[in-house]
Amino acid sequence: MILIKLGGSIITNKEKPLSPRRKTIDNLAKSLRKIQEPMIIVHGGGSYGHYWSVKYDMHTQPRKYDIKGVSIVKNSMIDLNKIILDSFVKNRLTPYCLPPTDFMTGNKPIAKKVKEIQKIAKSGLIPVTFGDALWFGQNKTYILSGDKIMTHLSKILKPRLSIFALNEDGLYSDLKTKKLIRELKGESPKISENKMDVTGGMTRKVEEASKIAKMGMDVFFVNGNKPDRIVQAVKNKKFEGTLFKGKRHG
Ligand code: IP8
Repeated sequence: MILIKLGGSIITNKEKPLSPRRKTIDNLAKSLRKIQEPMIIVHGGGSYGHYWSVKYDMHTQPRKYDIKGVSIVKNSMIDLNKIILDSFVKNRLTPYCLPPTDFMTGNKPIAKKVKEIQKIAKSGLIPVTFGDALWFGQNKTYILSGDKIMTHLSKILKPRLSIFALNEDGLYSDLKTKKLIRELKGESPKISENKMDVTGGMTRKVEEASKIAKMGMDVFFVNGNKPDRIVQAVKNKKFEGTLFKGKRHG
């Protein structure tokens, strides 16, 4: 089982509100066709969900946010999700749309439902879920990041590999020279913050990737503009990107 997160900055142009990168999405779909293992896809919000979350001042902490904002963020994620699903179908993949309301209650995953997602993936369908605005309870809502979903799914399903497709080659030890960090074995790198990203951008990704690696599973950061790198990572071929080495306990 493989988990793949398609970051918002790869599937949309984050500089411009509501702008999907259709060609990139199509290229990703074409590469995913080369993967023969069961997989689950999670995608981010990019210039859809994040654009509206910023406008309506919505964040990851459960609060009584403007209900109009909740509706609009949710709607925008459905729009972006539909673009991904359409591209997958057009490129002869078999997506199975699963909004996070299907397997989350409050801010907790429902283990039974998550295990069902694995069965769906093993049937040949490709479950596709995404970061979203979610009901928390007591009139509160919150923004659930797709990165967080990666951790929830990993904890229950123990995937062989988790991959984050980014708009960069991986993590850099130096932003100016773009020197790539090839492997991390438990150490936590310092990340500069992206203010336009309500779920925490790269900081969040590194946090969730580190959590998954600590649970014992390998995590790869790869450049989604070169989607064959995803296929290479899955096929254990020469790998280009950053590997968070899974730390086995005991
Ligand atoms: O881009 C957040 O998902 P992420 C989705 O994976 C929204 O952090 C609604 C902003």
